Amino acid sequence: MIDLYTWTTPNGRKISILLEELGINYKVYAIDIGKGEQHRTEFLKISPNNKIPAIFDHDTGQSVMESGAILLYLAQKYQKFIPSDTKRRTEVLEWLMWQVAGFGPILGQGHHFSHYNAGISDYAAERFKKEAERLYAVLDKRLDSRDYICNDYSIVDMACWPWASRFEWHKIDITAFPNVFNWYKRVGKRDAVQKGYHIPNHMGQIPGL
Ligand SMILES: N[C@@H](CCC(=O)N[C@@H](CS)C(=O)NCC(=O)O)C(=O)O
Repeated sequence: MIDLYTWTTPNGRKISILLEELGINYKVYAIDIGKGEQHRTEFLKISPNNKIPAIFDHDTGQSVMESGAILLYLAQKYQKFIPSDTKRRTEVLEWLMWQVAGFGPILGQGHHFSHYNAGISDYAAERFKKEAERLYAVLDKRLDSRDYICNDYSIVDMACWPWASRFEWHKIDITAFPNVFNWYKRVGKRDAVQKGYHIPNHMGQIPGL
């Protein structure tokens, strides 16, 4: 049994989507980051960086923080959504690192300067929008010849998709990146993605589907 500590954010949804895809039993603990629940002593024991998502695996007694590490931990544990072949596995690691180090943080800065604090700094909003557009162009090129980022549907798609679902917040016209838009709709139609999106709370219709 896996305990999932999460909130209705892209990083949280990566893990609920994977758990839904795996079809395993898991228990959800909602950590309301708007109310500061991520700073509670009990939560810090499994997530010392005071961020969601985090998991506790009752089978192994291990806790894991950081969405990329959690995706890898679960994919390796269940031998699903990650290739066993070294070359293809390295590609998955490559694009997972691209997401956790670039696509996520840059879009997150876009949310800060263009959504939550619009107008506070035109310079910062423009800087992160430009970089977001560059990253969408990179992803669009990658998806030019394939249905999923690393050919087969994998934890990389689960890592990127929840961030793309916030395209309105980072002011990206997703339709201007047709390969990304088609991939976004393809992934978004999956039952597990639709279920995982609404964990821990139902948040209304998924944008763009
Ligand atoms: N690098 C971390 C980032 C996690 C993250 O930024 N979580 C946000 C929500 S998406 C959070 O918990 N924020 C609360 C805070 O910063 O206090 C990961 O990929 O898991």
